[in-house]
Amino acid sequence: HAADAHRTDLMTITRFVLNEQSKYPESRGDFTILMSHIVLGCKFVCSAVNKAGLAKLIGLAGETNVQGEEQKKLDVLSNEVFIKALVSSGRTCILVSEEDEEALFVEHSKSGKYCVVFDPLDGSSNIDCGVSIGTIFGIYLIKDGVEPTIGDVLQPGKNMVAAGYCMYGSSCMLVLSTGSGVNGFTLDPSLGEFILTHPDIKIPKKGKIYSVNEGNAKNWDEATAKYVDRCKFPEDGSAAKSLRYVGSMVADVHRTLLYGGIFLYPADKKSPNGKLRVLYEVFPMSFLMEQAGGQAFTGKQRALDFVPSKIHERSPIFLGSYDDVEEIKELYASQ
Ligand code: P6P
Repeated sequence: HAADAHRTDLMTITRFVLNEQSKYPESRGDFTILMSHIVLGCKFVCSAVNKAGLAKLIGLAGETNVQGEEQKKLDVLSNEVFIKALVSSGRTCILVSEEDEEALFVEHSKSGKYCVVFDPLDGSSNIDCGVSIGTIFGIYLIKDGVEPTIGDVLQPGKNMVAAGYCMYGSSCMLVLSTGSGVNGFTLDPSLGEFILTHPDIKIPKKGKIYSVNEGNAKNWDEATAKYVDRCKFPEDGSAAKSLRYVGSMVADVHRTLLYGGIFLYPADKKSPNGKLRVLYEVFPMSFLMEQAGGQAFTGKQRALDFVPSKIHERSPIFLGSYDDVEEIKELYASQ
């Protein structure tokens, strides 16, 4: 009967966000409306990503399709979808996208009090080989409510009011935190709804998996090199960790969140600030990890305390199980 109860007591992401809103009686539902537009964007991208293979198969991707229209690249299409959805929500004032060099200031007639930073299709280089990819987003409140300025999106990650990602893989899963824990929702295509399937996600305190691009090993600093060495040749005789690296951040972080372990994109001699972007990769994933009982570290400080100075700034990142990240923090402290 449990399954039936699940089927009849459908907790959808819409109901879930409305329940969250009811905790703030003075709320006018702006966040709920914003989230409903983000969810709409995710549903559209999920559908487009699932068709991408077919589009390529029948020669649509990257060429003119049967209607003679230029087939947009998926990341360009996804960016346009999210920009249109966010602007039409009437609840945003600044949008920062991985795809756009400059921040977008929403026109007054449609502007609201939220700033959204997002990567519309992270890992899109993996599309053609069918590897999971995803949308990553973070949401700030405008700082002081008057004319929005770029400073409103250069806030530390701890100021985010919400963060999440949508993974387009074997199933479409939206993982969200609004500051009181982490919840996972799976898209039921027959209903067109995201159903709560992973309530109150907590990351295991310690994990057995490390996730890093070992191909960069020659460029790592001493602390990272020593940590990875310990993963492979534990000094206390315990079992070595397994290496799992998809090369798509959403897939690697989702596995880390559910199974435990550590995900690393360290600085290296080639890229002293690492590769991942602070606003729409490092901050949202760090926010989720802390909300799930894990932690996130830049090699110098708590990731969410970092204050970005440019909207596409990069940072090294070590995130995942609390005890695993603690270990690398100790190594950096003694470096
Ligand atoms: P590397 C994908 O291009 C991405 O931005 C992230 O999704 C992923 O974690 C990282 O880059 C992979 O980078 O250098 O290991 O290929």
